Amino acid sequence: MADITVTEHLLLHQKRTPQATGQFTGLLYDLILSGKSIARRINQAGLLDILGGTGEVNVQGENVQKLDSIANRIMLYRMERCGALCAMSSEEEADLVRVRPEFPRGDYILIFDPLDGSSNIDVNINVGTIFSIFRRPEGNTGEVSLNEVLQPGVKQVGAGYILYGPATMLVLSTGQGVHGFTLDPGVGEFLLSHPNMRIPQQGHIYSVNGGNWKNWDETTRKAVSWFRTCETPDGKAYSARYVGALVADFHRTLIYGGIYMYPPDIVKPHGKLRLMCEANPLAFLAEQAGGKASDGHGRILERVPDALHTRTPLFIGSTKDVEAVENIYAHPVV
Ligand code: AHM
Ligand code: MG
Repeated sequence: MADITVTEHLLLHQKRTPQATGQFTGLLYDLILSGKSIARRINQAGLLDILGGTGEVNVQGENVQKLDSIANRIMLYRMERCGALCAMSSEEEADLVRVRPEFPRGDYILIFDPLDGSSNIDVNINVGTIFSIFRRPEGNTGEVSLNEVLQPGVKQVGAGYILYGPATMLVLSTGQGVHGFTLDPGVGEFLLSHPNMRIPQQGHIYSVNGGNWKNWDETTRKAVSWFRTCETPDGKAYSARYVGALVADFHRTLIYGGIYMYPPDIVKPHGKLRLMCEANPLAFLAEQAGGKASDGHGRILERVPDALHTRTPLFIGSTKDVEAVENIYAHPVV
């Protein structure tokens, strides 16, 4: 395959979209640059003193890892200066981050998880940056209000992630399918390696933290048990895989099919994952790739968030596998 850089790909595709402004392409360019900076820090993590925790606890009540905090600062610094944004929301920030008046302000809103799966950092296992892009509602000017940001996922104009794995990969959709790019560290460019990614309609892998079994209700146990006992289209049993980093588990699901599940439980009755910075962007990618994303009862992308850090149950992946779960929740075990 001829080497197509992500910038070439964006320029080619953005020309064909209604939101084709230099602003949007510039936003993606700076996001990619931030991802490259984070990738470089992660590659050095074992060499420099950047493993471990900072001793702080974030807005979610979780321990902040040093790399979490570094990734967050890289994103905030670079993206505030990109000229395309009016506001940002990060998993690591309690409140909305408005672009300050000294920087050029644009029409877009960026929501991100700077380093997803950060409990994996110290053991050198995959982590990732997840991002979601909205446009500010038409005609609004001046200081951005929280209501302008709390949009349902269907309104996303772009979403994706950067996976820091054996290779660094960018997986992106601007509403015209899903495309994957692999970082060539020699030239420092993401090259198109996975054009038009499609999720198989049914997979053969299920992914869930089975350690939560004791905290699930009977309906959730029935949904998980379904994958433990049913057969794949070729008559084999499903395999279980769980990295514990959503972005890595989702990436495998996107390529091989199957389902990733984070159901509600008695400790986390609304689920663990955040609607805006984790579920929405991956749901956008799943649908663009021909798959499905549900909270067990309905489409993730139609949920209207009531706060920046609203949580949601998540069932995402192959259409048939997600529908199997929805069918089970439609008839709760009493
Ligand atoms: P994080 O954003 O703080 O890393 O938390 C989200 C992570 C997901 O990446 C992962 O799928 C999930 O939490 C794992 O949770 P658990 O350890 O409860 O299975
Ligand atoms: Mg996360």
